[in-house]
Amino acid sequence: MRRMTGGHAVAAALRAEGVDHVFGIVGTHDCPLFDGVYGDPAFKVVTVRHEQGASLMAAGYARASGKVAACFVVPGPGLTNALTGMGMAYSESAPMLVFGGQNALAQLEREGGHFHELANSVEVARSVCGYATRVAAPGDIPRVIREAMRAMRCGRPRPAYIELPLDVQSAEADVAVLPPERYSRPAGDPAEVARAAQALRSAQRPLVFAGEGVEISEAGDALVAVAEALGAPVVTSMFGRGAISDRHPLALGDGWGRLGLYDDVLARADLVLVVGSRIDVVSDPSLGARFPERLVQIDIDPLFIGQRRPVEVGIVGDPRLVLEALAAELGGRRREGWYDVTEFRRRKRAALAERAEPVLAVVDDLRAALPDDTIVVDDLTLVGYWMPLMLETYLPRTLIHPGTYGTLGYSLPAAIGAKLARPERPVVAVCGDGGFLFTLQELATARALALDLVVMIFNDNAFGAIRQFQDRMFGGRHIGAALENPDFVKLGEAFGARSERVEAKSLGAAVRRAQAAGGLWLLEIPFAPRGSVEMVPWMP
Ligand SMILES: Cc1ncc(C[n+]2csc(CCOP(=O)(O)OP(=O)(O)O)c2C)c(N)n1
Ligand SMILES: [Mg+2]
Repeated sequence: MRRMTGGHAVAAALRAEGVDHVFGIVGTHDCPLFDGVYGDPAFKVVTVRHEQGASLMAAGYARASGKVAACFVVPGPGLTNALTGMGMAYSESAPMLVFGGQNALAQLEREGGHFHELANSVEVARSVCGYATRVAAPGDIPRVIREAMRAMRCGRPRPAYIELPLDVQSAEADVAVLPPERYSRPAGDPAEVARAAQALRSAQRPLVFAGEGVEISEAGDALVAVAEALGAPVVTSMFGRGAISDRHPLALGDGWGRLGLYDDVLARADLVLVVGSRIDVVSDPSLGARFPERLVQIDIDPLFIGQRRPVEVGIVGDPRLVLEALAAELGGRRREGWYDVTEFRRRKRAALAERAEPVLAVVDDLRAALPDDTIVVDDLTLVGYWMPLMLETYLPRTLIHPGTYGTLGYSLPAAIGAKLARPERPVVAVCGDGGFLFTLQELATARALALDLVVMIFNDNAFGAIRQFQDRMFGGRHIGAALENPDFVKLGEAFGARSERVEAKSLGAAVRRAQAAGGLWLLEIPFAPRGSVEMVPWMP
């Protein structure tokens, strides 16, 4: 037991849990939290320029590394600003610990006209969290942080919200700091694993669909072992890119999308093994309806087992542990692959060239310029939509595509978070002109942190995807989609970013130069190829 304030108790518990990054903005209602980490070398404290930036940075940080960061926000607008990033994280299974300040306990649950008052704030946060609570005494803080960590570590990771009234933050109490727990993740029922192995062995033409859960549980090697034992081609969801290297002879890449690329493999496969994916609408607009009848599914979250289609065998468990057990059941033998992956890749490439040659040329050029371990962070913009389909991906957690919550302005803050989590890796952000302006103020954060970061803005002076949607659905009656933009080069310079306008065909060379020079770069690329919205998979 040590005597300390609630703010210091939070810092002590975070230190014990190994949480070392804090994103946030100070205010009267969270200053004791910030004071708790003051001068403590265990923490890197990042002042953001809007709380949405804090939660999106924490999301990018988690997706690039699996690590948990903390956010400190004031109540009311601080929390509501952070909700968007928390919603993104919720939809993409990214953990984070959000600490919200609050008025003093005696001032709650009344229309008291108190500053930053927001009724039902814990319930508001809960809609985008796996865990949400208010703490009533400083001595409870270590236990509550432990519960939040347990919720994130044992199940599907999602944000946690811990609210601390001002008197709880500032009061002194005797606090027992708890050592971190070790969590065992469920390994699946061995009898079900045996049944799954039997089902998979009985299939003539098995197919694997791998989602982000494979990356989250670091199941890549086990996934490859199972796929090789079965000779099964592997498709990844938009969020599972990197679960298997695109250099592997069984990797088909991603993209059910609109191109019909997978019709052939889907029609011929007689069983699908779905691992760590909810089969989301972005990855497969038909939500698994075209999957073969026989389905074996592995997921940490029981909600997703059989959610889309009835399963023959469903195993609730950690993908890595279950796949390892499955690989052991299947034995060391390797079955010959039944699908001609080389021919598939040739067809896919031809289809992409036919449908989106200008985008493919840009992505090819970028891939050649970027080292294998570069982390590419997409926004909801033309080139970003195509990335999971077009960008060859070689390592887990190197292609971060925004979750199904679907906010514009994801890329820049998430890329900052990714760079902080993996400073040894090059990081690039892919933005549209519309999306970039949602969170552009975080250029100031990137600059203050002296990050090496390349921000690309593909500029068509429009909310281009929506303009094309209006073409398709509203007979070309464009409304609200044309954009009057600032001068992006001057804007970047004003923030201290080295800024250039580059032609699409010179982008690879510009990115190479930027990465060699280091520092913060903004590259504006005037780019407006036609017909692009066809690739937005969730659009009617
Ligand atoms: C917070 C939020 N508001 C609105 C939208 C709707 N929306 C989806 S795509 C898009 C256009 C994005 O424009 P831009 O970033 O320039 O990319 P482009 O489509 O032009 O490539 C809009 C407005 C959204 N996804 N998120
Ligand atoms: Mg645009």
